[in-house]
Amino acid sequence: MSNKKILTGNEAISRGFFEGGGIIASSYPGSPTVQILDSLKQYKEIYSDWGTNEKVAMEIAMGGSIAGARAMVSMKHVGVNIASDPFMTFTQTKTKGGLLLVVGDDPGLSSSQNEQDSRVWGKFANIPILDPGSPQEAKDFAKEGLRLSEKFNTPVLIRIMSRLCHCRAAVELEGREEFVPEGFVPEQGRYSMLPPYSNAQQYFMKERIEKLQNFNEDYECNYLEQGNGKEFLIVTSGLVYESLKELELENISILKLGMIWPLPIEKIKKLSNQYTNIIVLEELLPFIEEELKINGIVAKGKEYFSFTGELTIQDIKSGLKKAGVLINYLEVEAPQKEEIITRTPMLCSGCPHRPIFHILKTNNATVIGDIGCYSLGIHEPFEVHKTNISMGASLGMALGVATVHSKINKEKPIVATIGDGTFFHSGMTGFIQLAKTTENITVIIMDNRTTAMTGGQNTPSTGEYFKEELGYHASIPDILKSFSINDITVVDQFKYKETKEIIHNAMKRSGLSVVVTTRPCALNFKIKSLIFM
Ligand SMILES: Cc1ncc(C[n+]2csc(CCOP(=O)(O)OP(=O)(O)O)c2C)c(N)n1
Repeated sequence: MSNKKILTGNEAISRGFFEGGGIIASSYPGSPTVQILDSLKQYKEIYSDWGTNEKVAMEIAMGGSIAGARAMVSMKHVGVNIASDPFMTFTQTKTKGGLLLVVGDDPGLSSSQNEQDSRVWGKFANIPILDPGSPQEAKDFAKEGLRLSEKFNTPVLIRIMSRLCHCRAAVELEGREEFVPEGFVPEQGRYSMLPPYSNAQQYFMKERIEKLQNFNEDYECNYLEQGNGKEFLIVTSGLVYESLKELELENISILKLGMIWPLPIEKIKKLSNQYTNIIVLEELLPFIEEELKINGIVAKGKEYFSFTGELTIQDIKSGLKKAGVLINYLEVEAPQKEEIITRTPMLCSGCPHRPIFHILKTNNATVIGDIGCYSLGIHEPFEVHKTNISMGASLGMALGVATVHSKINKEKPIVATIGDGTFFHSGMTGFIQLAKTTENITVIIMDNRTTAMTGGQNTPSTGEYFKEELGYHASIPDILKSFSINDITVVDQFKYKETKEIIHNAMKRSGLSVVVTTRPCALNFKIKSLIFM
């Protein structure tokens, strides 16, 4: 009897990790992959927890793997930038327990600051990439990824698109493969990446990727769907394959790839000789297209399909019309732009970030922003923040701006904002740098006791709100004091007048001043006391 359940792509990844004998999983919250770790909580056999940031999450999974366990780390695309330092060296080692790196890409930037194509990491790190297109494949590829990881001693990258993360479909459930890790067994040189061991690993990686390529030539997760005609072969993978199938093109052959790095290049070469035109359908970079061209296969792709955003069924139809595949397709005119009213994201009502922005709007300060719900201080009605680059960047950037301003005698107070989640993710190193500054910089730490923007995960400062669960509370003022930062004022910003005065005065003082605002997130915590003064 079949045992099917409706799962999102994220839930399917978790399920695959569970069925595949996964034991330890770590992550850092960020759309579109938050739900992977959230849904792992139901499996008691698996240890799962949020890391302080993606680098720590990666290191936890690496530790699990060297102890022989099947491990997984998941994150949004920009998270890999943070995790890349340990990752790019760990990939040189001979992986022991299966290790999955699951990365959620966000074409169209629906909830991200940029639009990276994470497939590049697979090539960069010499590891295989699996590209699932449906929740069923997401589950199957998670299990398959663990197998490949152990078979080829390599971490495996599963690249998953935001629409797949959140869409739902029926997935066949299977039992769990129980797997008992043997623990860490010391082996001279295996994980010690310094010469001579690290030099030898360059050859290991080269051989590993060659073996993977040979394997991929006959791998059943790549398959050809033979159409009637010989004019066009579409090479595609992942979610866009599912959209392409909606068009029901009978005369066109489709090569659906499951493992997209290293490519089964000999197989594609042989196939390409049988068709007049090879068209690559892929979102974001011309990753597959370029690889085919490097290998002498005449292929076209980005001539017809956008390099940015999601490729909707409409986009695919338009592209295929340009390519001459769809001859009789009538383009439906896109609605006039004026008809759609732009509505930027807004802070919730009762959001404790609001009074801060109101206060800053009345000041003539240059405000260097950071990433969190408070990023919305960029938009109307506040238009206070003038930057939004990456988590923790406000601190170093404020120092850079302040240094230049004092060189050119430009007198305008510099204010940086940062949330508690971002403070612990990557703000502390910036603060140590600021500790010795003589520039006039005010940092407002908006300590709402949660990672609000990604759904309200705890931060180390959640403290009294979840005392029992967390068992500890990291005090931001105490941490800053231990960095020799002494100009710190703590205030509940719902005491509006007091907060306004505190921020004004802090901006007038020379050197670094820090204001920690303590009103918790209105959505995450039901706070009874309200003060508006
Ligand atoms: C490197 C990276 N990882 C994860 C994210 C996803 N993300 C966006 S904002 C944010 C943290 C927000 O927490 P906090 O600073 O406390 O601000 P709040 O949303 O609570 O106001 C995270 C993790 C990201 N943008 N970049």
